[in-house]
Amino acid sequence: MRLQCTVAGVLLIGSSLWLQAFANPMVMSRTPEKVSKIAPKVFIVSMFEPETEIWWGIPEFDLLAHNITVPGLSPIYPDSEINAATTIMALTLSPLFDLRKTYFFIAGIAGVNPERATIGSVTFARFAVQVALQHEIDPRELPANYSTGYIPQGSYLPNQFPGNIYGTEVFEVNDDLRAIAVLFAQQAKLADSSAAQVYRAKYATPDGQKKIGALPPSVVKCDVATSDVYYSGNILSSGFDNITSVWTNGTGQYCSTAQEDNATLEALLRSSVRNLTDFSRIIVMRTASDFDRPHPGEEAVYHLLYANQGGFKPAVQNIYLAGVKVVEGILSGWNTTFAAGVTPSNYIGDMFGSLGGTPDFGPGRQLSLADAGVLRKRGLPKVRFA
Ligand SMILES: *[C@@H]1O[C@H](CO)[C@@H](O)[C@H](O)[C@H]1NC(C)=O
Ligand SMILES: *[C@@H]1O[C@H](CO)[C@@H](O)[C@H](O)[C@H]1NC(C)=O
Ligand SMILES: *[C@@H]1O[C@H](CO)[C@@H](O)[C@H](O)[C@H]1NC(C)=O
Ligand SMILES: *[C@@H]1O[C@H](CO)[C@@H](O)[C@H](O)[C@H]1NC(C)=O
Ligand SMILES: *[C@@H]1O[C@H](CO)[C@@H](O)[C@H](O)[C@H]1NC(C)=O
Ligand SMILES: *[C@@H]1O[C@H](CO)[C@@H](O)[C@H](O)[C@H]1NC(C)=O
Ligand SMILES: CC(=O)N[C@H]1CO[C@H](CO)[C@@H](O)[C@@H]1O
Repeated sequence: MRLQCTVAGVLLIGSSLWLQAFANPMVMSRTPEKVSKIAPKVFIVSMFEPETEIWWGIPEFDLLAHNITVPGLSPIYPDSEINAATTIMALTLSPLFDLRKTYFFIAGIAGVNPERATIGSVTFARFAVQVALQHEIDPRELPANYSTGYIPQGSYLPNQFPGNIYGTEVFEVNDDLRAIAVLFAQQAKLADSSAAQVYRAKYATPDGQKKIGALPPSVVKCDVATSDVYYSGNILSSGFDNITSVWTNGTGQYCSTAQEDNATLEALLRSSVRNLTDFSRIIVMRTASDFDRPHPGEEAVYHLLYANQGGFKPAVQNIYLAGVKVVEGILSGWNTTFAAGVTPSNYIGDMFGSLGGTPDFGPGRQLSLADAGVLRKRGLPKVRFA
């Protein structure tokens, strides 16, 4: 599944949130209206109803204790990148909140690459890659030597580094925070289903290439691909796997596919540039509801549209089962660790270095900006990384 977006009705973690704003001397010393701002410790970002509702009625927290309407948020859960970006932008600019110390916990379901994880698994990303930000020609109009119809913008061949940079191609989040979140999530006993067990067993092949897809669900570190196009099948998945690797300079390995994360992260990046949010406080967790490609011997269309994969229900359950451990871990470690923040040892941000630091992917700040500056929507400027 790839998803739809809206913030989970702005459901806040517990009533102690209100206290946090008052406990902050910086807030106290400012104008009176700032004092009443809500300073959530954790913001859970859900992208459609099942992802939201799994948090309701749980024993750990009453997420319905405060129901706050935020102007600019979507009233329903419409999908994908445009809605995710506008919703999060509206949230970060809302005068209702002080989000400077808030942890943004993106917690949704996703498609999954059977070479890296399986249905029901809980994945945590370091990179979010906007894989479909490319030229596309229907393969039926291409010569046979093209491995895919996707060609990066400003380049001439599939699987090249793009010559035109938009700046939203790749986002990198705090790897040290990710490591802590993985430890928290590993305390959970994950849900599974018998239908998922039957389906994933079909991914076991003698060549062993997709053998991870056939193993039981677990907590995995691997990256997320963002695309409004809900792609499926071996060839597109392979092409986007390659692009993830090329665009992250060999560091990123995509396992999950969703429709929002580059958009959510762009909005959080822009607000972090203004110090309204802290880009080092983002966790991207995706639980796997379906495979992004068929098992050996299966037709791609049958796999996408008709097969009963059995992963949806455990994926939704695991958002809560693993996610609540992450939320509890942050709250119980608030005074000792999380109020001050977890300093990232890796670069965080975008290809432009918008938040400072030196990007460890992409051609570097100067070239990226130059490539972005010479952007022409149609027609190919010079190839930089042929
Ligand atoms: C929150 O409040 C809105 C507007 O009053 C209402 O439509 C919605 O159902 C409430 N949500 C929940 C989860 O109670
Ligand atoms: C396919 O072959 C043509 C002709 O040799 C060549 O120009 C083109 O670059 C090739 N395309 C790919 C993707 O290799
Ligand atoms: C991805 O890269 C592999 C290894 O270079 C290559 O065999 C495969 O054709 C590529 N996939 C696509 C769709 O370009
Ligand atoms: C954000 O905070 C940093 C570090 O304190 C500071 O250097 C920068 O000027 C601030 N930016 C804005 C837009 O306030
Ligand atoms: C954290 O500190 C606050 C304020 O000093 C205190 O009220 C709270 O009990 C502490 N929380 C934990 C988990 O120690
Ligand atoms: C990433 O790869 C590109 C293309 O090969 C290269 O120009 C760039 O220097 C690399 N960036 C880093 C940070 O290694
Ligand atoms: C906010 C943002 O940068 N969104 C981008 C995500 O991806 C789509 C294309 O798939 C772009 O059009 C958006 O600009």
